[in-house]
Amino acid sequence: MIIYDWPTGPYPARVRIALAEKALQSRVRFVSVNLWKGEHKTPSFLAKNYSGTLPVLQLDDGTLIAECTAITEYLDALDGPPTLTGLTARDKGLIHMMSKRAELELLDAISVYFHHATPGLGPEVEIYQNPEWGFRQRDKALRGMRYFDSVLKAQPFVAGEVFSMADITVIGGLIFAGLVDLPVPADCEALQAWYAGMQERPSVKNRVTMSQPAEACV
Ligand code: GTS
Repeated sequence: MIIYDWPTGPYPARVRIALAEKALQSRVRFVSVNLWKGEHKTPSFLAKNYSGTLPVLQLDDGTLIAECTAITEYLDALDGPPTLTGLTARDKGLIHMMSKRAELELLDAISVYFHHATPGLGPEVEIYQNPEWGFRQRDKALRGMRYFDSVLKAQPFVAGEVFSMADITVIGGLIFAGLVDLPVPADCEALQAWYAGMQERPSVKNRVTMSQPAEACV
């Protein structure tokens, strides 16, 4: 399998963490797509992923799977019982709900802030910016942090009693928050404590260096 990604990116981090949690690192080869050079918007990459975003998983038969949630679901279903996306119908529902909330309320909101209200990936890539929308999304992300803080006051993990894809999505959000200098509010103590614990997980700690990209995307 091939993963097209950018090693330090917050969305790529989600798939890298999932790969490590599933001990599947040795089954993939990474191909680097340089976001800062806009390689994700070239016709050859858009043919792989219409959305022009990373990461993308390419299976050995050539099948292309984009979207972190979809890739994580694929990896989790590959060998043995699922450990990240839920075993029972109830757990699957809760994990999907919380992961989607983490996208909507945190990660995607921070991404919009980055692309619209900061220089983002630079003028060559950011051809349309709407700062007002970007700042609204920054405020939404801060509200999202408060929401996840309230969740983590009541339970050890984002979707309940065990680590799951929903935790990975919130981790992606907080990685992005760190990159854009949007700290978790000081009074969000449960979220801060949870994140400190998450950063000790080997899958999170080693995500950037887990495998250096073998080649550049053409
Ligand atoms: N919904 C997509 C998913 O979940 O995979 C979003 C993917 C996404 O936005 N990826 C970022 C991207 O390609 C990668 S990174 O910023 O985290 O490194 N951004 C580039 C752009 O131009 O939007």
